Amino acid sequence: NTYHKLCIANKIAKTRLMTKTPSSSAQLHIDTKHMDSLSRVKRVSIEGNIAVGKSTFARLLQSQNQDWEVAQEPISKWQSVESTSSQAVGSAQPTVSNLLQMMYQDPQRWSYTFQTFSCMSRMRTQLQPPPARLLYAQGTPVQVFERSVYSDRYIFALNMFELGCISAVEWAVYQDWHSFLLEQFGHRAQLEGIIYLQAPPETCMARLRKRGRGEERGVQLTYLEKLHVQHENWLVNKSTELHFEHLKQVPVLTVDASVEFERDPEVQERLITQVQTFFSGL
Ligand code: UDP
Ligand code: D5M
Ligand code: MG
Repeated sequence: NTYHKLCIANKIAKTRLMTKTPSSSAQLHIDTKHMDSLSRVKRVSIEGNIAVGKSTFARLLQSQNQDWEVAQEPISKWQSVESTSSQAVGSAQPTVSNLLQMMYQDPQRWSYTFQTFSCMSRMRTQLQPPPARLLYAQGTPVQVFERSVYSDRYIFALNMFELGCISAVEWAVYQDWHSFLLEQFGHRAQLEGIIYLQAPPETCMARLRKRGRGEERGVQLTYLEKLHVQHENWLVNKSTELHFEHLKQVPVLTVDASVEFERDPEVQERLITQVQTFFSGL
């Protein structure tokens, strides 16, 4: 992250020097200051099981501090993928497909396709530059992402492979492009911290039912139990094999999300304080 920002700073600085305008030294000073502000912006993801409360928690963070900018999971993109059939190119209306539903209804057929799409959409989100107000923030400016390109691989894709919904060849292909993509662009998507919302799968199941998202109607407790173990292995036990050196060093704040926090201001205050302390230490 910092390396990339410095590269941009250098590039801008070189371009400014080459133009040799009378204002170039002043401009250089401003650009260097701009890069300093950019590198102050921390990048953090919120991880956790399905329906544990990530979006609720993210909204809470967004409402608390102007210096924090939250990017929600791009789920609506997965629910409406536009396509045209080969016969209908240029004539018919595009078809809109719900890839999330297709994956849940026929995981053997659609899991790999879903992983490619979700990972690309997360990559786009993680590459978004921070909004200008974060660059001029007084405190600790933070970009917060709901999940990340890392949970895509080390939670969902891995799980799909272990469940046999992704074949050995698909898994090999997935890992190959995922590693390549992150080696090429990863420095711009690197995280400085992870917030892990932890709760028993039974709590997540109750919240999932309460939310009532149509596509998730068939989700079983055993699936949430598997995903819980994947989270614990990656973020608590540290037993998941990771392929990115920096990721092994990223600090993790584990938050007890089993308590009802959505409608309890006291619990919210306690959680926010925890997050604030965590952010200040990054
Ligand atoms: N929820 C709740 N209590 C909480 C946090 C969340 O009842 O303390 C509910 C929330 O209203 C929603 C469901 O749990 O109906 C799932 O929450 P969310 O969509 O935030 O979960 P995510 O899937 O994003 O982790
Ligand atoms: O979960 C969003 C929904 O999308 C939930 O049903 C899980 C699913 N999801 C998200 N990412 C993936 C990947 N990579 N593979 C399979 N399923 C996925 P929520 O918990 O609301 O954020
Ligand atoms: Mg969510």
